[in-house]
Amino acid sequence: MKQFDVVTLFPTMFDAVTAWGVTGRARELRLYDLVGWNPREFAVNAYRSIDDRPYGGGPGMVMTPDPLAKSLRAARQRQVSCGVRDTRVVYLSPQGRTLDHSIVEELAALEGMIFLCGRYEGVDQRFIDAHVDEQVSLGDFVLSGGEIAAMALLDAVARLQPGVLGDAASHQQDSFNAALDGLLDCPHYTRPESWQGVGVPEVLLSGHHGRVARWRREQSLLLTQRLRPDLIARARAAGRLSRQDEDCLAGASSEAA
Ligand code: 4HQ
Repeated sequence: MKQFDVVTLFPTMFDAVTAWGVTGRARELRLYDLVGWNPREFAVNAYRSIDDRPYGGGPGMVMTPDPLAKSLRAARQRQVSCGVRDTRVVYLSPQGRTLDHSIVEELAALEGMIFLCGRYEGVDQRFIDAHVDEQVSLGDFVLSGGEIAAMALLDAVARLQPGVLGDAASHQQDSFNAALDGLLDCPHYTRPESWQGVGVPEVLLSGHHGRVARWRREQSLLLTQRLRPDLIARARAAGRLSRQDEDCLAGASSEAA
């Protein structure tokens, strides 16, 4: 079972992942576990303070290293007690590598992960230098804390664990599934067959599985070419595009010309 520990001033925020949807069900089924560690609980002074003013002056506060170190020690101990040998301490920060599927896959392969979520102006640099293995960013924008970024990463890693997606996981084995190739997904339709006067693409009603699969692949390719040509280039470089895929793309660009 995958073990997640999170060092955060707001452990209950993670209920958003552990209590709902497929990730909630997966936790119930014990496909992973998640435990939060609040530095406040490890703060020793009368005020239980976990932050202080920045040396050198300036606005805001910085998280002090000691309550974080004690939280992290508790998290590491729990991982060891669960038999986890390879774990990684991930600090969510705009300085980190921008989150993408390759990072998710890399972290999904580990037995455990420890997330460090900063608030205020961030964490004392000495703590980061001593304990953080990896910094990951959700993107080039500023959040109020690392928690939402940690939850995004957590959700993406949890759903890769065997059994989490149930039926949908077998879907991913389908060689026509675009997600597998790093392309955008095809459009999806469900009932009613006509909604506000708009129908469903005819091929999806045909019951012809081969033609449906081909249509979906073509939709993925054409959508990706139009919206994310960088992903097409990457798929091509990785040898993930077939001769038939290339014919589809070539046909589309000659029509556009
Ligand atoms: N922050 N991706 C500053 C982020 C962020 C991001 C988290 C704000 C850390 C101290 N985290 N705190 N972008 O903006 O992950």
